[in-house]
Amino acid sequence: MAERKKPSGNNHGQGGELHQQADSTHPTMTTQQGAPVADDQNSLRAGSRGPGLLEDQVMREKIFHFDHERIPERVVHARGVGFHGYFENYADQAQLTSADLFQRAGEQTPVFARFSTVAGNKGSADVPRDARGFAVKFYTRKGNWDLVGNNIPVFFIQDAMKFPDLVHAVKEAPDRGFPQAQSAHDNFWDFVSLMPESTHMLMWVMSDRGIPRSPRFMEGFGVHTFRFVNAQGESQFVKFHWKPKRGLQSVVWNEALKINGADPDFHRRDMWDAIQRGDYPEWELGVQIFDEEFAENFEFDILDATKLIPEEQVPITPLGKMVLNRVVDNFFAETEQAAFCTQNIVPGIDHSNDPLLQGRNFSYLDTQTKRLGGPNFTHIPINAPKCPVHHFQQDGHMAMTNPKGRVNYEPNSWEDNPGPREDQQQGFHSYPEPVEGQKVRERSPTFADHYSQAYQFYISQTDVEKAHIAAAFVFELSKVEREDIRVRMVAHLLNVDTDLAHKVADDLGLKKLPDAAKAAAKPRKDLPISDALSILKNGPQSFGGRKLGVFVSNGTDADTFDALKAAVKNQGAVLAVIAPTIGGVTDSGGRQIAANEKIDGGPSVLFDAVAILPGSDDIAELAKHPALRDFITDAFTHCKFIGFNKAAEPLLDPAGISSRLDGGCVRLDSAKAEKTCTGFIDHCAALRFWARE
Ligand code: HDE
Repeated sequence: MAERKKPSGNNHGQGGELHQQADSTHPTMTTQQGAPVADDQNSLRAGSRGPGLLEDQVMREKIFHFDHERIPERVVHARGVGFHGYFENYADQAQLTSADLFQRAGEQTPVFARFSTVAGNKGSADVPRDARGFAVKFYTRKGNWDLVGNNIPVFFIQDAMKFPDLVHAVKEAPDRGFPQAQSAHDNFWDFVSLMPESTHMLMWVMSDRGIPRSPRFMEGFGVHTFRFVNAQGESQFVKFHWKPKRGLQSVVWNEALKINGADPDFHRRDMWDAIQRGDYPEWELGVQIFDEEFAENFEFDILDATKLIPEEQVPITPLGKMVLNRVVDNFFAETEQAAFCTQNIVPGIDHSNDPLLQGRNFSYLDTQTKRLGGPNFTHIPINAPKCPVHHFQQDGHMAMTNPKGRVNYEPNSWEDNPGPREDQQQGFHSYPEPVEGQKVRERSPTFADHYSQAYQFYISQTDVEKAHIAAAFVFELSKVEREDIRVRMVAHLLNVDTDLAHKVADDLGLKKLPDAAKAAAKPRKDLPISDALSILKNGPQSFGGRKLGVFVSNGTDADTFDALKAAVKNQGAVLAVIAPTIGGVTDSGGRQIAANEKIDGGPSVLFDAVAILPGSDDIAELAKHPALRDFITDAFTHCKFIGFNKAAEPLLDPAGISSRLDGGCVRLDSAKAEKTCTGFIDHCAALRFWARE
């Protein structure tokens, strides 16, 4: 029998394996049952080369628990990231709503916000073309309110009944298990081209809204019409809007394709880094408020989630701001287990009859029960309200908070610990909307106009954005194998805008234009431009919060580098250093500059603008570097601002841009470093030099 050795300190076993021992700074490892563990490297076996022993409770427990680590990912919105923060209410809104969080100016309510893509699996990349989830859980003093929205104010379908089909169609095909996290395939376009009500949403998803730069730079929308109800029982309709403080921003499609390879975690990393450096993402929450009379006179049905109300028609009333200022301690415990439910509303807020919302109110509770394993997911800290909770619901899997005492029902006549009672005054009252009707499976004819707002969205875009929309349709439909599906989609676009339809048809190489799709309601061409629908008309005023990628090499001019660094800091932006090796470089002053990325791992698609500041020493070698060439070529192709100094000139020719320099390519002069660098960063506030496109 082998002799048992008693290790002390860090040492190695007979097979050379490392055994790190507990000491005053490292607690003793235990099993889940708290029993101390002596050896975490070797399972129990009969002889050091013999078979394993079933009795090994330490190894069995460890492997058993590992086997059960995964919970089902979300059916949709599986890929996401969440952060903590607060909502700060601006003013007393008692006239509008009795919702507790809107009663006192300056009061903060804790929140947890999760941003997600829709179609991709949990491990998919962050920047596919897709809608983004924008879900916020408000832990109010009168219960949790979940505002489970998207970054697009309309949706693909009008009735929840169609949701499983939509999701099946967009996700990977059941036979082959691909494509992953993309809509550019036959099933998706087959479905939506048979679903005219999807047309408006398609315009949004094909626009650059479908490829945001980061959740920090996107709007959020509650999508449905909701109700606010005040203490007197008076109600108004509302639509919720989130506006990002740093302004709207998206990437371009060719860039998105490359980002997904270079950094599949682009969005979650951006959010994490911003919060960790104290640049807290912030949005203003506002509502469009309107009454029954407006609803009756509005061109479209306010219960139809494929329609929006232009902000110019009903302006947004700001209610407060959300600031995200804390990353999670544990991704699984918080982000993965966060259970958003549209049914989570509080007194003062109520649902509307939107058939999509009504269906969602069933779906979310149902799906959380499956995903989190039982009805007690509200006991998990991320889901638990932060206000007192009293009820007689009991037991079930994993019950964590259990009442004491004998009474678990009401009415009861016990005097000792009798438990909670209902509260007419504070309790939730549904708005007593009069309802009458026959039981029917019927879509209201007021939902029939599927094209007019798609047209309004299109005409509200800048020329650059219009071109991106056309290119996106062409890209996606070019991945569709069946020509009849492509043609069917163009037939819908003919009802939206003839220029757009012609452009898409031409670039798809269609020999003949189809007839326009038969429209259930005549498409209107009289809706006005709404500037609020464009990203570029709502961009930021500064480069703040953005990232400049600076290429340096040995001999980089120290004055220019320092001036650039100062200019970036002044704007509240971030500077990342990219160098030939991760070991960094020595600048012209003999100082070491640390690198954030080696050039191969830091392509320009990861930055909002770039500067090329090489030293002159190795310039001939650098000019041959493929990754550096792509760095410059891509930055140019993606219309980025490029700052460069004299030493960089030999790099421009191999990158194919020396004869095409334009207003977006800014010379940084070492003799006037401060002035030229500040000027360059001021230029960068426009984010892209679109004239190049
Ligand atoms: Fe969702 N949706 N959805 N959805 N949705 C889910 O709930 C559903 C819809 C949205 O960060 C699921 O927890 C139905 C519109 C977000 O955890 C599920 C219908 C909007 C998230 C579900 C819709 C959304 C979800 C999957 C049609 C924008 C992620 C896992 C009626 C207003 C929340 C889960 C998070 C997640 C059902 C349509 C937003 C299956 C039936 C419209 C942001 O319950």
